[in-house]
Amino acid sequence: MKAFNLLRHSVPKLRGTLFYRSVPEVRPPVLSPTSDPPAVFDGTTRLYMSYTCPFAHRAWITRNVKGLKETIKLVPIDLNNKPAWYKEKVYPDNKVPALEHNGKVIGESIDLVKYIDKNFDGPALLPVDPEKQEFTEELIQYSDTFMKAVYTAWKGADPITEAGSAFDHLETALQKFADGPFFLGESISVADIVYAPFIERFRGYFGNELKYEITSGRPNLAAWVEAMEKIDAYTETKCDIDVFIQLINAHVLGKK
Ligand SMILES: N[C@@H](CCC(=O)N[C@@H](CS)C(=O)NCC(=O)O)C(=O)O
Repeated sequence: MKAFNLLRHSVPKLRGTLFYRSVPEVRPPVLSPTSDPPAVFDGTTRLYMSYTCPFAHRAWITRNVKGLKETIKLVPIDLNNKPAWYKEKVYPDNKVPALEHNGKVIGESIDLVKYIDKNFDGPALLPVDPEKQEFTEELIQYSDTFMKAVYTAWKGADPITEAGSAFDHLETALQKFADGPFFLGESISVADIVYAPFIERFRGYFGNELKYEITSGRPNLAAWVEAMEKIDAYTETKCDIDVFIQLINAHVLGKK
């Protein structure tokens, strides 16, 4: 870790690239009612999450991209069999993600991504440029619409065509700052992290189930995916796409 930090300071131009290449970590086991509960509020900073939840995935990517694996402990919760202490002692909303930090608990993925960015070390993920700040907020707002458009399209007669405008929206957004593959240009930011869990899952579903590559005919989206795939801090958080496909087929589409 020390050598890593040294490098980071001595080669500022490459800071991002180096930071995003993180030391792999063994995923901790998922906690259910029979697991030993964590020593809640003992001063440890904990990210309560789930390996399958795209909202929790946002906070997890943020933690990794900022180089906080040793600072923020992952606590995966079994969403199908949640331990009672989670709702009782940690987060009354009983959802993931939630962050235990300095004696308090913060929820809601977007708030958490911003909170982690502002309150911990590591590369800044929120822009300082007002135009980029405004664009980030626009993208954050659109993320719900994007998500709903795709889920609705899956239920429709022609999901590929029906989801087209949602993917086209991202393709156009990615043209705004021409200096790089990410939403705000050359570096990954909050905007990319907000979308990454969903683009990953949607691309996996369309590719596997509908034999459709969402990046085809969308060169900016293709470049974005390619750039994200180079960030170890992100790729090591990727979900098990078969689990996601099964979930959508069973619970959203009512298929077996
Ligand atoms: N708006 C919340 C949504 C979080 C959310 O819905 N998380 C789901 C899992 S993906 C959850 O914990 N649901 C409660 C449950 O499964 O019992 C956020 O952005 O953090």
